[in-house]
Parts: sequence; structure tokens; C-alpha cells
Amino acid sequence: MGETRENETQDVDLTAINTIRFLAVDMVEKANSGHPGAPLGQAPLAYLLWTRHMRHNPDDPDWPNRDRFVLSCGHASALLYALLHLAGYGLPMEELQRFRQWGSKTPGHPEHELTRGVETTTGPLGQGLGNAVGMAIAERLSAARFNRDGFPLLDYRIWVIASDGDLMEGVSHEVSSLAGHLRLSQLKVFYDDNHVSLDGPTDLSFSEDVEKRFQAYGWRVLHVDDVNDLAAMEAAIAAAEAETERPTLVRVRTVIGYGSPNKAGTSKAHGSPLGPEEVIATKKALGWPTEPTFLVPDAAHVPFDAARERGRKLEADWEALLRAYRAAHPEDAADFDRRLAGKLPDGWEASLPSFKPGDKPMATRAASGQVINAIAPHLPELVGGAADLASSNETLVKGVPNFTAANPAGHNFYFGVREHGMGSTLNGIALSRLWIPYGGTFLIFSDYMRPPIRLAALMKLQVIYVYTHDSIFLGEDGPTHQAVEQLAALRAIPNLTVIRPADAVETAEGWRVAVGHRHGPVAFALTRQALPILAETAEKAREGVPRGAYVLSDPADGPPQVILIATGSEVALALESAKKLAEEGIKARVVSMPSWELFAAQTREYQESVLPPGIRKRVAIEAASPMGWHKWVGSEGDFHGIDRFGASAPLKDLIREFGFTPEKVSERVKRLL
Ligand SMILES: Cc1ncc(C[n+]2csc(CCOP(=O)(O)OP(=O)(O)O)c2C)c(N)n1
Repeated sequence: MGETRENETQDVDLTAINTIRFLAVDMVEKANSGHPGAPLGQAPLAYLLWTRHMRHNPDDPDWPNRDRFVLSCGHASALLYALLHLAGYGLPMEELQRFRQWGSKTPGHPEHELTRGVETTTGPLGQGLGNAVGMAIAERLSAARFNRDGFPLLDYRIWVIASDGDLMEGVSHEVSSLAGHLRLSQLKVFYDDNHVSLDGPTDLSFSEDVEKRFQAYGWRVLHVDDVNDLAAMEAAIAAAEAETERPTLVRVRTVIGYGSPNKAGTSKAHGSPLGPEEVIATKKALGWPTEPTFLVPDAAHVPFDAARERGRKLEADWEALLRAYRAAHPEDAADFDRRLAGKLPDGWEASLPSFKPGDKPMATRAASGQVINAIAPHLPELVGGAADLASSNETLVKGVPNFTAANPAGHNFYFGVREHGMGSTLNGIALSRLWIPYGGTFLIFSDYMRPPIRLAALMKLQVIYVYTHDSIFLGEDGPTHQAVEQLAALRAIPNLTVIRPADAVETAEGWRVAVGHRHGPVAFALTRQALPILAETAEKAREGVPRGAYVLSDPADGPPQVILIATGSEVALALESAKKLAEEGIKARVVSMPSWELFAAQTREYQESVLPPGIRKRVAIEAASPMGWHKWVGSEGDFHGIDRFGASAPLKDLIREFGFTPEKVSERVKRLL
């Protein structure tokens, strides 16, 4: 009797696993595009996680204490869509049949927010793993903040499937090293060890001992020799689940294109459909009906429906816990509810420091540091740090503990010299919706973290980048460290807001904007060198910075002949240049433009009030690449910037040699006029 039931369970398991496999295969085949190989190999692992281990409720993909699932190898998206369909996330069969088509919920790679239940956007290999590390950090932070005796409000786990490509990517080294250091035990990673990547067998380029590598990071490391050995898989997953000290890596041996007589185990199963004949051969080999396609036998629903019932119960129990928590800890609960509702604390803006024109000149990085320190106590969700440049970036909140393995209640982060990993981790923290993370490094090294910046923008995540040393005017470190093309490169990313403040006042206003900007990342470009605090900004930045650009000064006598548009450290230069031009009888308006993106979002009326179409003589001044400035200066305008690499020299020499003086600017204006 017992044996019969066991056999029946095994039949159901196999039916469900093959259902996942062939939904994925049929999706790829119908789209004539995609990756069938990884889903064929990974299906048993994913099946066990989704039906037996993950605590999730498909009815409510936003349940705060749900386990997270990250398919870091986003190219295996068909696997995830099959799972979402079967698990009951409301992804209908028609969407599986529209895989990779215009307007479908099943794009080529999983996209967060587009498809219910997709926890993060993956596809660029390595990023999912980095996000998962951030999610595990957020879990620790949140548990430390909200859990109380008898109220384990947050204790979710992060389950990841990562492929060879994920582990080859440099970012995986950064984040896995960090995860081991921080002992993020809620993180459970399954490495799909199938010996194949796109170009062929992995031994073309990848031969380290992955288990030893992760052991060296301080992870718990396990392995399973055959993903189809469900008992062995169960044991490994249970061991990963029981681990409470370290992150876990389970190396799972799978076969890419499992079941395909002619393509299994080769890169031919990787990035293109199996082809009609091979699909039939594969279905036959695994004992699956060749018709109809997109077959879901009733039996396949059984384990998923049971998991869904369990999930409903888990969330209902958690809701009861939350109700009791609200009664026992009303203030904590109010903070929790407020954050999840996407609201900022009342009155936080009152804590913004005010800087005055009489104050000593100050680097905008220093002003930013003062702002962070002033607002942090009033904005408990603000957490962050730097990639080993906290002292330069002024990202440290004084008197607040560091986030460490021993003290996850700390809010200051040491990401180490890992810009890429920091960026990817910040995205994972932001995905919790309970924290607003920031991270700092030199502007030049935004290049080292561009992939996660782009993904933050794509996912509309609130992440704040605190970049300093924003131009050649950092001085003696020289051209390797002097940003020239980075502003243009960042401005090219859709949905990223770049803010380059002119002084301390604009910096504080920039932070007001950044904290209030809930649906996309913001990057600050801040100076190393001190800048005067301008009388004009003190008066106008409060209104002007949120609008991206505003008139700082106009000629006293009549309409301007020319507009000087400047950002950051060049705004003071523009004001001086306008004075010099006035002495020579030339009337210039000065516009401060801390953010192109904010200005571009204004009404045409406002834009034309700042840059009247009738004034076609315009000179933009920015110590950076000219790329893109024609948008604002027009075809009759000119640009005073830099179109070469910088140089190693003291600040005053760079100012002279690169011509950032009122004399040089007014010469250019006169040439233009
Ligand atoms: C950063 C990045 N580089 C390149 C690619 C293109 N790409 C997609 S899958 C893949 C190979 C992946 O091999 P593996 O990770 O072993 O996956 P499998 O072949 O086992 O499915 C490559 C190079 C990518 N998605 N992301």
C-alpha cells in the first residue's frame, strides 16, 4: 500500500517535471526563438523548490515575507514562465503561447513588474545573483529592524538558480565574496553545473573548482550528482534550508537539453529551438505525448495546487502574526506599513540642512555628507555605504553602527572595492521596498557598475548613487581618475536621473528630489574641490532644482543676448563670466542646469521660460564631454567643455590649461556673437 502511494507520487512528480520541460520546449518552438536546453535540465530542481520548499502564495506575489526565487540565468525564462503558469500566478496559457512576442507578459528574459511573480529582471548574467545577495541583505536588515520577541515577521529565504555564465561573470565573484563575509544564511544558490555554455563545453574557458571557490568565500557547499535523483535533491535542499550560519551553494549536475537524443549535453541545446523533429524525438525519449503541444495533464496540477494551498495558509498565518504585531508593537508596525505603502515619513524634509551664501566654500561631496547625516535619523529606511571610498564620498552616517554579520541592524555598509557588486546588491536591497539604498564611489568608476545602474533604471528602482570627484578638477590623480565622458554615458541611460549640483544648496535640494523620486535611480555627480555657496542658489534652488534647470541671473538692463548654461562646478564660473561680459556690454543670462532629465520632464512653457526660443546664442559650460549638449544649446550654440582625457596636475593648473576661466569663456561667447 505504502509502496503504491510512493510510486504514484513519483509518477506525479515526473509528470509535473515533464510538463514544465515541454511547456518550455513548446514555447521556444512556437516563438522560434529562445533557450530550451536549460529548462530541460533544470526542471526537476525548480519543481522541487516551487512545490515543496518555497514559502510563497501565488495569490499574493507582494506578500512581504514570501521566499524569493531568482532565475539568475534569465535566458532560461521559459522555465520560469512555465512555473508561474502552473503555480497559479495568473500567467495564462495564451501568454506562454505568445512567448517573446510584442506586448506579451513573457518577454525573452524575465522582467520585474511586467510579469506577476518575477522578483527581478535577469538576463545579463551574474546580475540575478548580485540582486539575490542584496535581497538577503535586505532580509537581515528588515528582520533586525522589525522582528520582535515572538514576532518573526520577516524570515524569508532567497532561492537562486545560477548557471555557468553567472559564475564566470566577475560580478559573481564580488557578490559571493561579500555574501560569505556577511554570512547571509538565507541565501540558497543552486549552481546548474551542466558543463556547457553558449560557445560549447565550459572547459574551453572555465576550469576552476567551483566548490572550493565558494568554500573559500565561507559558504556551505553541497553537491548533487544527478538532478533527476529527486531523493538526493530533496536531501540537499533540506540541508540548504537547515543552514543558519552561512550562505549555501549546491552544485547540481544537470544535462543541458536533457532528453533530446541529438542535442542533449551540447551547446546545440542552448540558444535555439530544438526543431520540430527533435522536439518529437525528445518527447518520445521522455515518454511524453507528441500531441497536443502545450500539454498540461491534470496530474501536473496536483503538486502545484497543493503548494498553493500551503502558501495561502502560510500567508494567512503570517497575516494573523502581523495583526498581533500591530497590537503589541504599534509603532514598529506603523513604520512597516508606511514603508510598504511607499510613503516617506512625515516631515523628513524639515531635517534637510540649509546652507548660506556666507558659509565657507564647500565641496558638494561634503555637503552631501552633511545632508545624509542630517536626514538619516528622520528617514529610517535610508541605508548605504561606499565601495571603499566612504571617506571620499562622505557616505558614512556618524554614530550609526556598521551593517555586519554580527550586527545586521547597522545601516552603514562597507561594500569593499566592489563597485559592480555594490550596484547589483543595491538593486536587490531596493527590491524589498522597505529600504532606500545608496552607494558611493568616484564618478569615473560608475563605468565599473554600469550594468546594474541600467537594470535599476529598467526596473524603476529607487537607488541613489553618490558619485564624487566628478571632473578633471579632482586634480593630481590624473586622467585615469578624471571623469570626462561619464556624465554623457549616464545621461544616455533611460529613466536614470543625473544631478550635478552647483553648490551645497543645490546638493541639499538634489537630495530632496532623490529621496522623493520613488520610481527610478538618481545619480549625483559631486565635486572633490570646494565650491562657493552662491547667493543666487540660496534664493532660487528650492524651486529650481526639482525643475532641472532655472534662471540664476539675468542682465540688469534689458533682455539677454546670450544664455550661459552651466552645471555643477561650472555654475560659479558662468556667473563670473556673465559679470565680465557685462563689463564689456554683453548681456548674458545664466542658467543652472543640475539635471537634464528633470528639465526634460517640464512643460514646454517652463522650458521656454528658461531657454527662450528667441535667444539662439547659447553656450553650455561643463567640464566634460560635449556629447548631447546640442539638445540644449541648439545649432547656433556652442559648448565650453573637454573633448580629450584630463591630466595629472594641481587644480589651478588644470583650470588654466583647460581654459575654465571667465576670460576663456567670454572669448568663446564673443566668438559666437
Ligand atoms: C553578461 C552577459 N553576457 C553574455 C550573455 C549572452 N549569453 C546568454 S546565455 C550565455 C551562455 C550561458 O551559458 P550557461 O550560463 O552555462 O547557460 P546554459 O548554456 O547552461 O544554459 C551567454 C554567453 C548574457 N546573457 N549576459
